Amino acid sequence: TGSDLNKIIEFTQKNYAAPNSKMFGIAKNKNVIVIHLESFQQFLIDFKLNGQEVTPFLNSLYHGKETYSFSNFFNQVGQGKTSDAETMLETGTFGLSQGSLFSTLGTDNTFEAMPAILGQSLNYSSAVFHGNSASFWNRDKVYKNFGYQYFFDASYYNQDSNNLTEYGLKDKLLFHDSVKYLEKLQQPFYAKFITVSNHFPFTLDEQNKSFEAANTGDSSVDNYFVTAHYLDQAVKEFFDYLKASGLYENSVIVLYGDHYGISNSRNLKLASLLGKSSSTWSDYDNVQMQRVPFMIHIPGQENGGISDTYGGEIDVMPTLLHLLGIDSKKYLLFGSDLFSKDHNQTVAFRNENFITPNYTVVGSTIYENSTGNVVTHPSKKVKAEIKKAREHVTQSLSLSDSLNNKNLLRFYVPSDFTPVDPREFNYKNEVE
Ligand code: GP9
Ligand code: MN
Repeated sequence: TGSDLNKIIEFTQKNYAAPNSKMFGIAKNKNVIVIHLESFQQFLIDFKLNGQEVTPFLNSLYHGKETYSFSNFFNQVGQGKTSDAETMLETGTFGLSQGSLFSTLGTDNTFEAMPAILGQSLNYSSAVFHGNSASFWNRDKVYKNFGYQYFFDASYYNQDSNNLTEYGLKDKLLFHDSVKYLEKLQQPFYAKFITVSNHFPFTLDEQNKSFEAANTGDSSVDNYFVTAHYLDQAVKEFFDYLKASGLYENSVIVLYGDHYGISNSRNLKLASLLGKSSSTWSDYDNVQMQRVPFMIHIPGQENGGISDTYGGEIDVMPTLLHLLGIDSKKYLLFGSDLFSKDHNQTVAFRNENFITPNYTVVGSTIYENSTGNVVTHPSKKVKAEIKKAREHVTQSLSLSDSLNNKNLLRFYVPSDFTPVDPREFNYKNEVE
């Protein structure tokens, strides 16, 4: 294991991208509020159905000068879905090739995760707000190992059946009923809100519907727009609560989509709404659909805008650390700062397919991004470029797997970091 760890250290140090001095520390000491947009895909941004914007509020954030937005940001989850997104965003390592790391390794592994790092280095408090039961995806165990001080799970909210959809509390209620807890957290805080209403099969009660469904013949595709619209309204309301509570000005709000809502097989139903034909729809198109939003909203900033840098969920942690003024170098992270000129733009998917700014690679098939066509006879130069990218992908995934599967962070304690003791935390709702 000593040599495994050395390989990991060597790889992550080589992959490290030094901060962009214009961006380093621009969010220092601000509260961080991460909003997990369940199953939310990038194609929804600016999308109009029957002439109506589906997500007008998120669109306004996306285009606003106070937001650093990304147009080529990809989800990289595997079978662990939401929990894989959480693993990448908060530990800087990948989910596993099979199953969910949260469920299989989350109880016993050592992590050097965002809440612990921010708590120890800048005295941040930390909390998760999620209206589902604490044990879903083994979160109650994992969050303790991540160093989360508080976990407001379903038991903290009114769970009257009218308040629930399939995966827990309706998003508008989650945001509304969480503010009273959020306001009491010691500032600065690191807080994560995990929404659920925009989850397959995208059902919502009549009372909450305020957008007309599509008409593709597949009810989950059709209703995806209805629940996405509801989520958009919920986020807008949350911003209003933050402004009213006075927290808004001192906070950075990070929004991201965790993974697709519409599966590859259902993309064929979606195709016509995107102005494409289902008969020419290919694996290339399926990969393009894996884009999800990533936005960093910093009230008062005027230099935001839309970046076309390629990246994914694995890159969020080093990016955020640098914005908060913490150099990510001493942590073993598999992504890199999206704002750095040294950022590697090869995006690995969990099945070893990948995308770069020029090519989309599915198995051994190479597609050219500018045309979507298969490159049947790649030049020497293209072959070399693909080979290099593929090596980066296989190495990242396999070294991340060996780090987690062998629990190697036990043997790697960064300077000034104290290993987390999960027994320090108790998430029971005593009020109940
Ligand atoms: C449930 C929610 C859904 O608590 O986070 O997880 P998913 O099914 O998307 O992995
Ligand atoms: Mn999810």
